[in-house]
Amino acid sequence: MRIEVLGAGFNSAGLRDGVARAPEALRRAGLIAGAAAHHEVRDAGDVDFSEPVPRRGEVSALLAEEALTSMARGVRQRIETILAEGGFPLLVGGDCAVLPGALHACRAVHGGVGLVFVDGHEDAWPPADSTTGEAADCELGLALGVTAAHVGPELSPVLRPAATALLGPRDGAELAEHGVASLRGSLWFATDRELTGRIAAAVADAVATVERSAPRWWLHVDLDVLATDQLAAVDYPQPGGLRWEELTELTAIALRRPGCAGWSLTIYNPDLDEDGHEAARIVRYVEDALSVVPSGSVAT
Ligand SMILES: [Mn+2]
Repeated sequence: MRIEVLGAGFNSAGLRDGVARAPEALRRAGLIAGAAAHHEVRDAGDVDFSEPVPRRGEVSALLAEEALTSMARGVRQRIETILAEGGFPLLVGGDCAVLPGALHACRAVHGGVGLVFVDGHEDAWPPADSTTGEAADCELGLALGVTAAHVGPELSPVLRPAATALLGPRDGAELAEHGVASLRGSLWFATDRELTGRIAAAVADAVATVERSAPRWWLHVDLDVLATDQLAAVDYPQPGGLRWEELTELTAIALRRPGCAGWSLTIYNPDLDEDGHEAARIVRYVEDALSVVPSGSVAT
């Protein structure tokens, strides 16, 4: 089966640097060859989108509103094509704003979609309340329909809480401080601390829960789920977090499930990684996670 690596170098801050440069930096660090160590891989290039403007939109209250909707549409179209042709998409951000387009594509092709969401943050800020104005603070709330942006079908609700599992968020105190409602209690949810020491059991339970509502689901990994001493090249570090070994185990278990329809990888900032050692570690993670997946099982 064939993995299709698709870049979406979108930075929700409305900038062309930082996380926007991740697809290029990870390719340079050997991402394609790393993924190809155990699978057939094709580099599908990058998603095109309109020039970002770092100003909050009047409709959505999000930065770079037009570029955001254009990127989300592009991701949706490209992922739809990959899925329809039987490929397994590996979508490389950019930041978490790349996720909604992938979810819409998955629902369009498979008739339904679930989500295993691995992230240091819940990403469900109401856009107008977001202190940054970045869509990457908000995309899960938009996808679930607990908040709204009112811009374009690609950012409209696409997920049900019963088909969604959150693994690794640790921003509960920050959310409480700002009066933002946590998703905890409304869906499958385990913080970094709740995962430690029981990764395999937790992932199995999360996936089983999602699959009861959505046989085909997307795996989203925001690398800021890792502790800062594991990966420092992220824009919004926090205390706590997973170790590489834990994230690799979690990812490998998820990828082995036939219900897993695609995988996104976001938030690496090459501007914070001058010698490229973090990029090399990310490539090793991708290779390690894929190494335990039988070459026939990804992209069923
Ligand atoms: Mn995120």
